[in-house]
Amino acid sequence: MKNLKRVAAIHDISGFGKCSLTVALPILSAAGIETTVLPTAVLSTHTGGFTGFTYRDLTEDIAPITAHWQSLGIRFDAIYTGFLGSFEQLDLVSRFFDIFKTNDTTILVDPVMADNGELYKIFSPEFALGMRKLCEKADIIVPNLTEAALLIGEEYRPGPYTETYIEDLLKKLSALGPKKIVLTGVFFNDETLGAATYDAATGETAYSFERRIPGYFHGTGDVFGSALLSALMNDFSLNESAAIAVRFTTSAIRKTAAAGTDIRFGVNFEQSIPEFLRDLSLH
Ligand code: PXL
Repeated sequence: MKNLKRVAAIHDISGFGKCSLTVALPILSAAGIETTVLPTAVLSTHTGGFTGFTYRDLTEDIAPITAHWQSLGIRFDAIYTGFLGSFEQLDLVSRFFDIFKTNDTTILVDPVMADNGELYKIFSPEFALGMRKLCEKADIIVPNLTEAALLIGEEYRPGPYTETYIEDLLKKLSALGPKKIVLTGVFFNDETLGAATYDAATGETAYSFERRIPGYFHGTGDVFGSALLSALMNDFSLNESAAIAVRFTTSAIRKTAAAGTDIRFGVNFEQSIPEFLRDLSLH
């Protein structure tokens, strides 16, 4: 039996719509990772396409929760952050990193703030600068192409992309601080879609693609990030982990597209978990 790894997952809980903690917790747990959750807000649904959602901000609870865990001497193998709702939350999470980061802790920041060339409605352009500061402290970041452009202050470019463009982006992102980059939503043609990885320590770039399923599906970034971290915590390399996450996310999207579910309702990752665990057991 391998030792159980422990992750602190810092995201909101959107009750309906399958993203953030309602995705991270089941995926990490299924992958055999002990998951400690720090909910940053409770919403009735996510903000992508629903109107009238409730939003209970939990910013005030972050410092006391952090202090309690510190008093208990809890250690984390990884800290995984996603959707954060304000500058204050970015600061509190940055402090959380300072407290809990050890030489053996992997900080994975998913700079959730934009997609398809647009910032999510609830964020201002300045928010991207705050998110960049948080990314500087990360070991690994997982931006999509829109978030990547915002982080390095460049104009968003719709695809298809070229290897030259992607590799330039990866290096610029790594120059912000994180040694490992996983860029999602990469495509060189209309048939395939996937992720690019870059490891500054080795200078290696790698790609993982699956057949593209037309359409936009909500919550896929969180499914991807959770699967990536699950694989990393199961000792897969960065490239192998990205490949596993691409396969899992694509499998969930395929089931969702076949069912014709409202895209706001999230993807059917649950029924792809057995396949995902088979991939993880190949080690
Ligand atoms: O999946 C990212 C996400 C997480 N949490 C909330 C969101 C979104 C994306 O829209 O609105 C509340």
